[in-house]
Amino acid sequence: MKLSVYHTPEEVPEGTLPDCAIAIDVLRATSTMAAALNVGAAAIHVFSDLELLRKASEQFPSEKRLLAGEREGAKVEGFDLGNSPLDHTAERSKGRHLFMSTTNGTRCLQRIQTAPVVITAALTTRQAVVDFLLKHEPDQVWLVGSGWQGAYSLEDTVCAGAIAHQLAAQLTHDLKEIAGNDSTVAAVSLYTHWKASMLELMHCASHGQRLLRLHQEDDLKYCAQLDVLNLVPIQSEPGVLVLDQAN
Ligand code: 3SL
Repeated sequence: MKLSVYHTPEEVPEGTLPDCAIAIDVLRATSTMAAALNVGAAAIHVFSDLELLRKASEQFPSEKRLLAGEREGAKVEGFDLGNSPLDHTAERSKGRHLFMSTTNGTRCLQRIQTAPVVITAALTTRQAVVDFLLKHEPDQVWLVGSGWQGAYSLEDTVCAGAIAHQLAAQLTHDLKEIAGNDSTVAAVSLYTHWKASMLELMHCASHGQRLLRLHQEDDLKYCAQLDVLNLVPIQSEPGVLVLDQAN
C-alpha cells in the first residue's frame, strides 16, 4: 500500500486515480459528516450549488431532510443547520438525509469522486480509517486535504500524517515503505510534532483562528479529538456519503 498526501484538491494529479481516495476537512466538513452519521443520519448529499441542493432536497419530505452548510463559516441563509459537528444529535439528525454544501470540503470531495472507493477522514475517525485501509488493502491511496480556497490547511495535513503514522505503526513498516510522495513524510513529521497538542494546533491554524472569530471554540475542541468515533463515511454514488456498514 502506498499513501500519497496532497495538501489541497488543486494538487491532485490529473489523468490518474488511486484505488482509494480520502477527503479530509478537519475544520469542519468531514468532522461534521462523521458526527452526523454517528447519530444515525441516513445519508449525506453533497452539493456546491445551493439551488441544485434545494431542488434535490425536495425529493424528500421535510421531516426526512436537513439542509446544512456554510459560506465564510456562517450558516447559509434559510438552511436548517450550519457546518458544526455539534449540531448533530440523534433527535435532530437520525434517519434524515443531510443536504450539505461547504466551501472547501465539498470541492475536495468533488475532485476525487470518480475514484473507485471514496471515503472521508477526520481526526475523530483516524483509527477507523486506518482499520478500513488495513482491511481493504488498496494499493494506491490518496489523502487529500481540503485546504482553504486553494491554500494549504495545517489541520488537514496533520490528519493525513496521523493516518499515515498509525498505518505504518500497525503494519510495522518503515514510513518509507508506505510513503507514496514526500508530502506524506512531511505530514507525518507535522503530526509527530503536534500530536500532544492538537487543540493548540487548531488555535495556530489560520482556519482555526477564523472559526474562533466566529465564536466556534467548542467546534475546535470537538474536531481536535483523536479516535473518538468508530465509523467511516463512504461514497455510495458520486456526491452521496453513507456509513460504511462493514466497519
Ligand atoms: O470549507 C469548508 O468546507 C468548511 O468546512 C469550512 S467551515 O469550517 O465550515 O468554515
